Amino acid sequence: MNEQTLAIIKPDAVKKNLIGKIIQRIEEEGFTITAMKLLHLTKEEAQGFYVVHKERPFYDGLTDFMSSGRIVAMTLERERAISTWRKVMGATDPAKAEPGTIRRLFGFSVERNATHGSDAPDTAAWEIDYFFKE
Ligand code: DAT
Ligand code: MG
Repeated sequence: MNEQTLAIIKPDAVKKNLIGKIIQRIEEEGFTITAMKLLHLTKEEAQGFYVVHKERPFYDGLTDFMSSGRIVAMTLERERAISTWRKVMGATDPAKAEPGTIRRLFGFSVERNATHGSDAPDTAAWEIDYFFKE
């Protein structure tokens, strides 16, 4: 009963040359990468991806950051992929994330937190479509 989730290596982590380390961790955690793209979002594309947060005070800063450099978007597959990937990433705020999690290891701030992961089956399906629809 495998599941898919959408993962993103965000511009801060790409700029710090952490793509390899993060992908190594993904593979070690038993995920199969089933699709992958290196891309540079426009501001409008970042706004579309995070539209659920559009009323939030951090929306403008978040979408500026997400369009500030290259990202890696991936679909990850394994059993309980959604919750497992969120656990491997750690809490949104790197300072509050468990030791050993990706955000604790590599995140810089609540905004520049190295990676993204879908939070539920419906958002995972929507986010996978956002990047990988035909
Ligand atoms: P997550 O990425 O853990 O699912 P989220 O969906 O609540 O967190 O927020 C999406 C992104 O928005 C998050 O990765 C970083 C940014 N963000 C969230 N809360 C923030 C805040 N208080 N200040 C600045 N950026 C924030
Ligand atoms: Mg979220």
